[in-house]
Amino acid sequence: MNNEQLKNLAEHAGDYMKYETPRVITWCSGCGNFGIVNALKRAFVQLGIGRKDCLLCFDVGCCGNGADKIEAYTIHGLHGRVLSLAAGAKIGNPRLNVVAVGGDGGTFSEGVNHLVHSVRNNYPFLFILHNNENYGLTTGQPSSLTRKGAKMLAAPHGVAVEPINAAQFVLSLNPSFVARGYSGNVDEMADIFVEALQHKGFAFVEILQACPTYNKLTPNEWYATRVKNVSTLAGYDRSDIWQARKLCEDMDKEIYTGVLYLDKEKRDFLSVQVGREGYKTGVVDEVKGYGVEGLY
Ligand SMILES: Cc1ncc(C[n+]2csc(CCOP(=O)(O)OP(=O)(O)O)c2C)c(N)n1
Repeated sequence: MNNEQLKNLAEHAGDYMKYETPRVITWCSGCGNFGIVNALKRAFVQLGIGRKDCLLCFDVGCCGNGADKIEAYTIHGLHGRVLSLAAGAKIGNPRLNVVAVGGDGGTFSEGVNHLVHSVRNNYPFLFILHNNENYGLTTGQPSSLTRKGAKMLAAPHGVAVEPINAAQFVLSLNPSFVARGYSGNVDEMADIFVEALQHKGFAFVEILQACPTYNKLTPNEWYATRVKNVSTLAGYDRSDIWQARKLCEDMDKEIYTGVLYLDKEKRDFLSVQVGREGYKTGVVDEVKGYGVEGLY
């Protein structure tokens, strides 16, 4: 964070506090979720996004338990389905800043179909993948991003097959925005979120996240010595998808973070709907409202 950003944050400390909640924290001590949610709050404050200007959609999981850790409009959906939930909300009300949050389990198994089509359709919202390399909430089963050989509670002999490389997978789908952060670097995550929230298209942000309770293979100490911001790489061109794909191959020694790929030209889903051309309203303005008070 540079001096100007620090000054900006200090000036808006009151705004930051508006996102704080008095609710009981249920995450384990040392969980990467703390850093991720703090970085998101910082990004909102930096961009002047008020609590009522955004909708935060949460998948089921430890990540999803973030739904009551931030004082804003939040919704907690079904496991693996957060991307379709977020897409529907954004299409219904394009004025909202929509953010979807999901874990590696839900996103790369139950909901991997939704990820594919979110990238393909370039739905305009930010997706934060909490990649703790396991199904955390259900106490540490291997996900499709868990490394080969990792010993988990549900895989005591070690995971037998290779994991999917999340960033490379998304890069193979012709995305418009791919970034990677590390849960131990809040400043960097906030910078990434600021850029991703301004992107006009599907912004895929993978956060490499420590899970001190169930993922013993890649703790904070492991990541801290391996992650490097892509800005340290001379001549890196983030508009070159092949450079990005090559860069993401290495998940063991030098793991690059920051905005890895950006295509500003690719049009988002809302802007290519010929049938909606000329409309000043969103679907949310056009449907009749019904009170739900009588239902409960
Ligand atoms: C369709 C479906 N499958 C499985 C579950 C059980 N379940 C709830 S949370 C969870 C683990 C979530 O893991 P992940 O998506 O990686 O998020 P994390 O808890 O690690 O943040 C599982 C398996 C469920 N609720 N619904």
